Amino acid sequence: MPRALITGITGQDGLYLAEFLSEKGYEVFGMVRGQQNPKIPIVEELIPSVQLLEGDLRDLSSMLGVLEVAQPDEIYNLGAMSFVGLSFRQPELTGDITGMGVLRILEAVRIHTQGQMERVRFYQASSSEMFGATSESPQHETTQFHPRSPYGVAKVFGHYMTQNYRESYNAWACSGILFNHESPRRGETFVTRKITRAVARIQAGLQAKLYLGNLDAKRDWGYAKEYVEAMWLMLQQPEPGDYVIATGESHSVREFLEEAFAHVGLDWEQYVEIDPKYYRPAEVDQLVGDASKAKAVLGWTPNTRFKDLVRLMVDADQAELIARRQGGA
Ligand code: NAP
Ligand code: G4F
Repeated sequence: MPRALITGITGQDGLYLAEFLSEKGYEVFGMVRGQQNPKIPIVEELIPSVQLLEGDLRDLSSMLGVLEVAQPDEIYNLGAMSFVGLSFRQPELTGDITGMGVLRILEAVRIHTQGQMERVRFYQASSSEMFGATSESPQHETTQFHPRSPYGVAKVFGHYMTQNYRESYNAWACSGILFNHESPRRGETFVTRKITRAVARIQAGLQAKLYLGNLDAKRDWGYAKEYVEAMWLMLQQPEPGDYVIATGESHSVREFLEEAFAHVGLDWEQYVEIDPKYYRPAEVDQLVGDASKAKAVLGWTPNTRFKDLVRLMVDADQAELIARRQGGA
């Protein structure tokens, strides 16, 4: 039975990936920062066989301990401080977790394998945020990086470190350059989930207004459940490489709003107000990815289109609200 270690197992992607790997017959290990995390019972309920081990991307020795127990064939490094807005207010912490954390886990693998890094397959969660203010559109694997946030800069560091360990130590390491991907499991501070949650609450009479920042930003939004398969496919190839994962379609935050409110018969303009506090010191105006390499090499294509993604997220938030009310919460 192959063994996989996932950092960031309590996050959106970690949970989908753990389910996916478990269904594929993997023994799944997850690194968690501590036992107090409220997401742990959800992980354990969805994947009863999962083994959770304590470790932190800021602490190399804890990761060596995790590797010693897990003895993984594959490592998926999904752990990060992943919220771009917060990275401007906590740049040092972001650099430490999202950037230096990648170096630490690569170093831990090098020590654990006694220099035979090719024995373990490694996936790094790189991001379209690395492209930032690029003038090339759509963005592909060789598009120049121009990150616009401390988060984006930290991801560029992690991306290049992964490449450097591949070139220096023969690490079997891939980076997936994933464009935005969303789901009902998306954190509530990210704009898509913030909107779909608000739509459900406004329709139920629990919320009057929704405060947002820049409505003109455009993103290439896909469905997270489909994106984790691409991570796994990367690690099944004969050679390691880097891949863009995206839908190839770009939509503005305003379009997301229109679609989400219209789905429940409401006009977004009656409910949305702009709060300057949600603007960022530097913005990424537009992202759209070219995933032709992933299609050609991995055979991966996205299936969920923009409108379907918005609708499935609104439906899930409405269902969650009803379930909570029935449960008395
Ligand atoms: P997420 O929901 O924010 O999950 C982040 C995970 O990282 C959580 O499990 C969190 O654990 C963990 N983490 C945070 N600090 C840590 C630390 N110091 N040590 C160990 N683990 C730590 O993120 P996601 O959306 O699933 O994304 C997964 C990865 O893909 C991230 O690296 C993200 O930057 C990257 N990415 C995401 C997207 C996207 O659109 N979702 C696109 C491109 C790249 P706690 O529960 O303890 O906080
Ligand atoms: O949902 P967001 O916070 O996602 P963002 O910044 O694109 O980052 C996400 O995708 C990256 C991939 O490109 C990941 F690497 C990263 O970890 C994360 O998952 O913001 C999307 C857009 C931004 O332009 C933001 O300025 O929405 C705009 N926005 C407008 N009002 C808002 C809001 N974003 C948030 N979070 N909250 C608002 O009220």
